Amino acid sequence: MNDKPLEQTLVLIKPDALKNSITGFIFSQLSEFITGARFAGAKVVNVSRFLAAEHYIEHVGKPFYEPLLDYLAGAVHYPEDVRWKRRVIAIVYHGVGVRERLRTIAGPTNPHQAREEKPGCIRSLGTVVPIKDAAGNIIGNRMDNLIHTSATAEDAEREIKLWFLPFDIPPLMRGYPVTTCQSHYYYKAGRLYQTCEPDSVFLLAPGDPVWTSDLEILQDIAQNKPARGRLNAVVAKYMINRE
Ligand code: 3AN
Repeated sequence: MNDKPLEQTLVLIKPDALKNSITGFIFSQLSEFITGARFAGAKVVNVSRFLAAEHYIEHVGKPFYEPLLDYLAGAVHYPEDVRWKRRVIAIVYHGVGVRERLRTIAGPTNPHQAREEKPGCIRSLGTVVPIKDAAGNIIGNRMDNLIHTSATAEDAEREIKLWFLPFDIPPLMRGYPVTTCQSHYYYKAGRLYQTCEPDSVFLLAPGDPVWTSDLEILQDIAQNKPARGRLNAVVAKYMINRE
């Protein structure tokens, strides 16, 4: 008997992995045969800074934060003339003990450390790039480490709900409570609306499935109550791959 719980985790295959064509290697390493992890959801995402900023919110203010956003958004590996190549593959994996198993295969955050401590792990194929200030002094490192995997159960829930709509995951594979929306919601310039405003982004209509915790946040905001979470974390996934 395996005493580890059935769980889900978010994997991001980052732009450096796509550019260097090691997606096949990564998928093999994470395959159900090796890890027991099953696909619950997958999408190709042109990552906006809005989404990247929300994904890495815990690192706001650190010297590597802005370079990290550029990296995840693809601006580091794909210049302006090939913007269309700026993509991340986002996957929800589902299985017994998958979070820990996939993090072990990914390896340590820092590719140098990964090469020393776990040669052969995915991140051992990454690179570390110095970050310089305007005067040319090194103020930190950008870690181009090819893959993200959720660290904790709480991170996995936050991240899966950040990148995926309930609609993106087959109903029987949804890991978190879903409810049915009863109102209209729109977003524009940091504010939530319940009517369609010029240039607003449509989020939800009555009848749409929505993560229950997302709807609670929207309801709190609409009723001017202290919200149980961040509006941007709800909105980001509704803006994925929109012009
Ligand atoms: P992991 O991705 O291994 O879970 P986190 O969640 O602590 O690591 O950090 C998210 C990302 O932020 C990392 N993948 C890495 O690119 C970057 N990062 C974290 N810590 C540092 C650091 N001290 N210097 C540079 N980049 C970092």
